[in-house]
Amino acid sequence: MNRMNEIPKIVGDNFDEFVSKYLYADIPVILKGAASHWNAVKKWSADYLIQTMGTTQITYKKTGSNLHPNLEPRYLLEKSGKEKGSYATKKTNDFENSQFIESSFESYIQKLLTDSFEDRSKYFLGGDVDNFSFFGKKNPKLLPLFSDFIIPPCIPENKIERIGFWMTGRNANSWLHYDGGGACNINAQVTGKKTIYLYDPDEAKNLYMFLATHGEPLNFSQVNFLNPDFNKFPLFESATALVGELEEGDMVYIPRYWIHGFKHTGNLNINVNFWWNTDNVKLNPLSAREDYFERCKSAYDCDGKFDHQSLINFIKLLEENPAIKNVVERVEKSILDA
Ligand SMILES: O=C(O)CCC(=O)C(=O)O
Ligand SMILES: [Fe+2]
Repeated sequence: MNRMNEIPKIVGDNFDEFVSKYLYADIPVILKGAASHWNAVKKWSADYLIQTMGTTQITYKKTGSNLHPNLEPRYLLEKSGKEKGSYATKKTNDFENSQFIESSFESYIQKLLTDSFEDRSKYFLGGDVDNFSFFGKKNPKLLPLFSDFIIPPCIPENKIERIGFWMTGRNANSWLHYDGGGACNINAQVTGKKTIYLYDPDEAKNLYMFLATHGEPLNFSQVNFLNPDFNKFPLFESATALVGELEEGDMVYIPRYWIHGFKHTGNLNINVNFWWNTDNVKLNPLSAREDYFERCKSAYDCDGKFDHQSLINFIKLLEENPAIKNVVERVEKSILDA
């Protein structure tokens, strides 16, 4: 089993202490109860959401297991040699064998609370589907909920990239990953409960990150951290996790490039999170890799900005130029193994 230590905690909405000791030092911390005065924490029960948002349409994902994304079947496909999945050329829902489903708030919440326990864990609303805001543009569908939470005062509003909305049932788990593009993240537990597992980016050498140069989802680990295959991933045993429980009203700070996964343990788990970016990125294997891709992309005239499409274009270019791919791939591997 890997080593586990506790995530440090501070009590209440003590953002001065947070900024001086944790934020710029890239140290994860749980701010216990920092969101407990939010109207969201006081009001967002299943009944309230059904009453106020019941007919609003949302999009959730259903996958073949309680893992989100569901990366394991991909290995099975590859092993059986039937079809080689490629992240760079396929849409997310292809490689994880999932489907997007349109639904009203009301019927999604009913499913989360009354479907079989196995089915409840297969649903996932979150991440990049129905956000509260995206680069300053508010999502009109979720506007009625927007005034129920407060942007943490330590985050400069003009630096916020996305405000995320997450809603899941019992026993859904997110797969180990770091947030794309290296954004800073504060994630608030509004209802329900989650356990968070965090790994320092310097642990990348023990986490078997997927390789972008193989057309794989570069910000995900290959290891199913809740049920690791130590024969396949022996170094994972030496990785140290920081672990913490998030209860209603708690916030967790996930410093950029920290690798994380969550176990969702409440019946109705709702989170609001804030992703923002600043310029002071620390050097670590993951920031180094992304910086290296940035430089490669501008060198090969692939639109220097780190976004998914320009990465896909860059990987395609590598596929067409095996000699260049070979060099880039060797550097990627050496950065991750260092
Ligand atoms: O709640 C989860 O399972 C995932 C949350 C997450 O990955 C994030 O806040 O970046
Ligand atoms: Fe994340």
